[in-house]
Amino acid sequence: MPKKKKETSLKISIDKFKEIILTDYRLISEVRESGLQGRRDVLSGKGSFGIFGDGKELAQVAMAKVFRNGDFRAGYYRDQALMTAIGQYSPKHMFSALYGDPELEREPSSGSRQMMNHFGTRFLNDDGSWRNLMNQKNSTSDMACLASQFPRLVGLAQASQVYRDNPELAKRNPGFTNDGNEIAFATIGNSSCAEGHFWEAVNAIGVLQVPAIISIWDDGYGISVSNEVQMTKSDVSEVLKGFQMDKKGAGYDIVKVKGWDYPSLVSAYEKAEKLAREEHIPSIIHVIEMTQPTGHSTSGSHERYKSKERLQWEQDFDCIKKFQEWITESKIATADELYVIDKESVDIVKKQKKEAWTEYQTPIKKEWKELLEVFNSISAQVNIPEIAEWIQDLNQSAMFGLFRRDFMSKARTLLGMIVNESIPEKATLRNFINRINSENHERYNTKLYNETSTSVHNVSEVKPTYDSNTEEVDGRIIIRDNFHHMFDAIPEAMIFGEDVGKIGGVNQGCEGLQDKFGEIRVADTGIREATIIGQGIGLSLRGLKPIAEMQYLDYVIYGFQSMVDDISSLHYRTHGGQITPLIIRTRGHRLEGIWHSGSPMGMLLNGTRGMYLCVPRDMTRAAGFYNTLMQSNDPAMVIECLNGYRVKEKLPNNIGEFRVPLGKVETTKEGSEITLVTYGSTWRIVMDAADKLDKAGISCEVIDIQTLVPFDLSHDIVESVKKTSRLLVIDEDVPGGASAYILQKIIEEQDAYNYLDSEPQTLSAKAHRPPYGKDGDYFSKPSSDDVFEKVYGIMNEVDPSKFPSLY
Ligand SMILES: Cc1ncc(C[n+]2csc(CCOP(=O)(O)OP(=O)(O)O)c2C)c(N)n1
Repeated sequence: MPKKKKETSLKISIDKFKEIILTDYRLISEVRESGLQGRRDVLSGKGSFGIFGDGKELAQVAMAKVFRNGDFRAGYYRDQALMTAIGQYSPKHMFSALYGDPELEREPSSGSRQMMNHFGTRFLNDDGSWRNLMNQKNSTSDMACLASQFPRLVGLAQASQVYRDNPELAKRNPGFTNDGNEIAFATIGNSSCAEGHFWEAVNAIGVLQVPAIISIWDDGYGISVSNEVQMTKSDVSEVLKGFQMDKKGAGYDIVKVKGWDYPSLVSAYEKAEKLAREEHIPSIIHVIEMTQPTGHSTSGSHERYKSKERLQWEQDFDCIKKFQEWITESKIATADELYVIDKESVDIVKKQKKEAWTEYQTPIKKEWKELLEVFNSISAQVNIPEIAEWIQDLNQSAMFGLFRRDFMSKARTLLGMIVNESIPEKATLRNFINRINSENHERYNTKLYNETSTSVHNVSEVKPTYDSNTEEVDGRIIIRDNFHHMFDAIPEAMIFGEDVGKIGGVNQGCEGLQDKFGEIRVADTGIREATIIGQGIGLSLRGLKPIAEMQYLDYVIYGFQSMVDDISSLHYRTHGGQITPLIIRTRGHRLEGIWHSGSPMGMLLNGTRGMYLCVPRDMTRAAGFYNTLMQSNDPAMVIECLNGYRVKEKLPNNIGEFRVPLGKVETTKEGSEITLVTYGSTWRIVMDAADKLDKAGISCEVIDIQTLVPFDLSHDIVESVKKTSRLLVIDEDVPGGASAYILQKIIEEQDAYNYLDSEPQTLSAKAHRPPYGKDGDYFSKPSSDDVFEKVYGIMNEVDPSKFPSLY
């Protein structure tokens, strides 16, 4: 009897084994087929662009076997098989994305705001609250910018360490961790490994020893450029060898494995999983000998740059072909069985493709039908021969595929043509246009910022309060004491950056913080701005409240790519599915020297729409912004004034609790003849000049903008301009930098043009970098004298007899 039992269980396990293999085969077969059919759809014009995962499927199926609920992916556009194998994608999803279907239920990664095969799962509920990320397999949102997923990988992996190190914190955040057992998986193409982001992140993860598994999909090329041009020794894992853990120290386990070798791939991922999940040791899996059966993308053919021999090799070593050979040679299934699966895959993909197309086109065609009736009705009353032509064209397009653009453009043209007709259809047409515009505003123009209850706009203001005998302290004391209170109150708060830990920051704003809250919550980092920001992104996606510190504003540019491409676009590009509640702390504006005085606010403003930009004039306001932002889900940057740490300020008695609202300006001096609008370090200069101008008989109103984004939400500045009818904007960016933005806001959005009696003007720094030294500063950045003369000049134009020319 016992013998029989053993046979039965063995038989079941063989059946089960076969089932697993054939399930993998079916999945790969469907993914490959969807790529082939998708490619044809692009060539026939149904989609604009196609980029597929063909040639990379087998490794991804192996990887999916160790990707568990609660794990995170930071990957790129090749991961179709992985996303399908972890249950987050299907051929139908792929076609919906390829066609650009904007409905989230059919294209949940982004509602087609992104190109097809740029993946992302939903982390947020519709009300902005976080889902339980431990109950799902998580993919952070892809970007087309190669290697840009690597900075955030650092934080995604580090969060597991933070939670494992602090079980109390883990208990507080069950939706973000399962005792720190989660792995952060990254994928990248071989050529993208030539990017700096890759090396910076690999180094940071190696130093931190956090659970990441990095997979490099190596097909030998980056579009047309081969590994010889991309990488030293043409081989990334050769170059990576110094990162291998050994007697000299901790590092990575680095494995090289062939992309068509199923058993080796499976065991490579099993080993990497064990190391990462149990010991938090990171791995790099370099998957070589991958292929590109249909070339890089639909944008061109690889026959142009690959030799005949290479193309033949790619056919021979195609991972599906090799998988078939392994299955049949191991007698797991016959060639006929596989053939049946392949045939079924073709039908399944065809069916899903058809469904995706029909579901995409049905609502659009319905709208066209509605408009057609309006067109016919107008045509019957007004002689416009073009209408018949348009109807014919649009009806013809509708047989293949219709874009809303096609009929909306005609509808709007027609409205212009009948504007003088008195027919009821004019209103019908106008209503139709307004409705479609508003529906598409929802589809395409919303969610750049968080519009839910977790937005910073729902955090109530708490004013700083003072004892009657309040002492004056250096500004840095306010920042420091505020952080101490914040870290006591918010266990998720973390701060890290260069020199932040041991010495408490270059300006001592974090003094004593590490001693009190430990080396994980208050940490020194390597000099690696891109991954300091990335670390913040990853941590914030996992329920923590990080403050990523950039030592000086001038060095933010190293991390700017992640700010622009990742943080700022994340909520928009996921259609509200993800957000990064990260605060970037830095200090800038005026000090001395080309790289210690920058105030590149226009650059920041124009690159980071989607983030908030706080420009406090002193440390009380800066602390108040941190306190506000900590209560919200929104990403923001706070720029402290470099020259403000030793300036005396009154110490509030509600430190850690007062909150400064975003988007609210402050009038710091009332006046009647001109409105001076400024922010940050120039505020003191402007206030000083305003006092001198008072004495010269010119009454100035001074407004501190406080936050450039959002900008004066209640339009208080125009109220001041209504009173003074004159406007000067002062900052220390380049001419036409942030001051141009500020003018656009006041003149155009707030309609101040109607209330001006003098030309609105700006006073900024010179266009060159700020030079070193007191005189370099004086002759390059706006001084109190410059402000005085500029205002005086405006008043000279108004009343030359009262204010005769100075020069
Ligand atoms: C930063 C950046 N530079 C250039 C491109 C244009 N581009 C798109 S894919 C690609 C090649 C990438 O090759 P590889 O990293 O090997 O990945 P593969 O596509 O081969 O999987 C290039 C140059 C880009 N998207 N991003």
